Amino acid sequence: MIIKSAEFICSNTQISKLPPPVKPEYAFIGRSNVGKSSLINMLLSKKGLAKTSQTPGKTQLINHFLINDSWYIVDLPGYGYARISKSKKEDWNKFIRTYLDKRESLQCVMVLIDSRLEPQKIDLEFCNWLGEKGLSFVLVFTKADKQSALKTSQNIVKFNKALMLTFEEAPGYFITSAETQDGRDEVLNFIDNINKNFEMPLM
Ligand SMILES: Nc1nc2c(ncn2[C@@H]2O[C@H](COP(=O)(O)OP(=O)(O)O)[C@@H](O)[C@H]2O)c(=O)[nH]1
Ligand SMILES: [Mg+2]
Repeated sequence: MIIKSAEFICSNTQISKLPPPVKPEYAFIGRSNVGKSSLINMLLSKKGLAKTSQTPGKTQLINHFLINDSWYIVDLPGYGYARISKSKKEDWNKFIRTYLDKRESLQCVMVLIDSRLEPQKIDLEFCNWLGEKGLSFVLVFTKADKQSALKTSQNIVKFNKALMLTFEEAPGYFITSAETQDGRDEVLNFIDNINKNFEMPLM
């Protein structure tokens, strides 16, 4: 897929104000600092469209970006950020989960995982929740340039092993780097294929 246009549409803290669910959309989520903003910018070849920062937990809104006038990338707040209160965390949790569970036009949740790390409890729990809700998701391993391909694949095997305690089938995955653009074509092709089969949800 060639990215011809990418524009920021809106930031929301209210489900009721989201754009009408008439275009396929893909939610990007992961722990703070996993490289979500960098990955979105890399996919769209636009520096600074999704803000990258060193301050964890800064993006706390549902951000919609319209791509090629036909589909949305949704930038969700990172989970697992340390510097906010517990009650605020729970509010955000509820808000994001409601969005994921109820959004008719959501095609796939892109779960970002830091490829350098051993399986993290919070990531596994989130995947398990998606599974319980019957939501489609794929794993997007980030920052693959930071270590050897061997180390990356070892961590992926470990992550899948941990998931196989609860899942019958391993989810699809991508290995990416915002530095080298590895995985860009694969992720965009994956999205393109789903877009081709998109039918407007009945409202
Ligand atoms: N080497 C390398 N660094 C990355 C990559 N992706 C993100 N980073 C760095 O990781 C930090 C967090 O990235 P950011 O995109 O802001 O993460 P977010 O909090 O998930 O949106 C920044 O310092 C990025 O420059 C990558 O693919 N390779
Ligand atoms: Mg960010």
